[in-house]
Amino acid sequence: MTKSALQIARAAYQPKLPKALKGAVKVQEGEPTHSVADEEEIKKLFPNTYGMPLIKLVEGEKKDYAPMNVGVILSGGQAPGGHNVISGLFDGVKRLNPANKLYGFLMGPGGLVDHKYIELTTDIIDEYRNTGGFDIIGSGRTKLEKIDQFEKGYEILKELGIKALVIIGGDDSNTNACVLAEYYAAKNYGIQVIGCPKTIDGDLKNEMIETSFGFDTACKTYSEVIGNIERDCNSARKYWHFIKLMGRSASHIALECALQTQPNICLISEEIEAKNMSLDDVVTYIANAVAARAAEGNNFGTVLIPEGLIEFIPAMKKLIAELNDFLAVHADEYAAVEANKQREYIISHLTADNSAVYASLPEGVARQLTLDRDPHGNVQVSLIETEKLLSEMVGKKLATWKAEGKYVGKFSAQHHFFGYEGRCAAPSNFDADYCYALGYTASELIANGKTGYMSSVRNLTAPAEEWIAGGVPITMMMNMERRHGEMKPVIQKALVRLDGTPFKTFAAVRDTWAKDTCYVYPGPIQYFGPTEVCDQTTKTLQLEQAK
Ligand code: FBP
Repeated sequence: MTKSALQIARAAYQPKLPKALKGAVKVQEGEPTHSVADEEEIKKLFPNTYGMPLIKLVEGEKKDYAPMNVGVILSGGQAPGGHNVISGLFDGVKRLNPANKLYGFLMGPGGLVDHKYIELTTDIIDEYRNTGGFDIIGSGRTKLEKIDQFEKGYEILKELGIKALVIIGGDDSNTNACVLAEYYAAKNYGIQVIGCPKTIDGDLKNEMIETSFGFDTACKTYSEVIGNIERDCNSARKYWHFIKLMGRSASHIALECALQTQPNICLISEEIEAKNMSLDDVVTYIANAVAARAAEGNNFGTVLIPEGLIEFIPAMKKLIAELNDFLAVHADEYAAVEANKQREYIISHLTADNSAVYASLPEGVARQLTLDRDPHGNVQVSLIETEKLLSEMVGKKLATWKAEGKYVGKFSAQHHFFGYEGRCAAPSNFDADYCYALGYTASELIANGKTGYMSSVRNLTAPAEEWIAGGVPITMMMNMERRHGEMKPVIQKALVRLDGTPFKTFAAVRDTWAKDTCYVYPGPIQYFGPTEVCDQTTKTLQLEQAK
């Protein structure tokens, strides 16, 4: 396989480990834990894995460990650093006992159920160290939630002599990891399950999990390109760039990229929902900024739009909820309607309010809202071209204002969507180190008999040497939420907090950014060079941890 010069140099990078993981390790148990909410229900559903203590890994005496085999699964969307979680796990497992084996289940949780796997050997692992992507074993979105799946999984785990399974995933996959841990514990199958916090979206975080891996690299990759666009925009001075950024629900990515690049406008879905803004309010907000800049002769700018925005505008949320229910029952009937009559069909079948909102949408977006749902029955927000919807509506509003003499200027828009470009980027030093430490930590949790824990590495704004490795009971992060009409135990999703320092820092300066041109150009991720250039964490993490 041909490799780039950077790939070759990067393969030799040795990720930094927290001090406690460098030699023999012992477990220090903290206080028993309780769930973030709904304690009684969660306790009842997880009798074997509820209330376990927090765990810290500290330096200990060298011990002999009996040989053991371990399995690993990558679940959900790709995030930079996944390969390093696996290489950290591999090195950790081999350090415990060189006879230990690591098996990777192929193409996500489905590989466990369908018994598709490979043994991960030194040769394979060495090919993937410090690389982006999940291609070492592939990923998938199969939900592990049914007893027959757990039992099928048990068959192959037993056959391969696997003592523990590591599931690398987001909030839903880790919720399912915990359900599986509980099931195997209740059945006395002797199989442990450990989770690892993955998602570029940055919405799997809490007091004990400071950030999910991949968020750092993805945001730096998008910020590099946003900075390039800003410079182009400031050079040509003739376009407004509407940039949609991935992040299914939460606006962490948009906010982080805004903090790194200082665009003219960044929409934050959580704020729009809290202020009960309508689509027209959002459009007016952008149009006002465009008009104010035009008044100073600046007919250019950049707007960052979080991918999940549409579902946070209360009227759109109601419309989408009705469309989800309606299409769940009438999908076939809808598909049979002639393409040019589908819009009318939807309009005539929705309740009055939702029908009016639907009718007000431009043709393209209206159609996108009726496209196939994901396996969880959700609209695939990454397919909705919010950036075009907004620029089209802003353009119309400005045309009206122009006719009324309220606006003089030119408005010409360019559109971008950054998502997949960042998910498989070569991990930044931060993600390479963090992920390796998460994998290594998982091996120690397994060796010490733990199950139902998420691997945790904290104190992340300090040098890697001072990071604190340990485990957090997954039940500690749970609450009860309604899913598909039923109350279910799930890990609480972390949305952008409007009372948090990252948002407040942004809100304090955004009016200046809107009016003036304050762009910052972060440039590409650097892997070699001074630590202040190569090892910086995200602004979000820095602001959240600022004392
Ligand atoms: P995870 O939650 O699985 O980490 O995936 C997040 C994400 O990258 C979102 O930002 C995006 O909406 C979605 O995946 C896209 O999914 P797909 O890869 O199936 O197109």
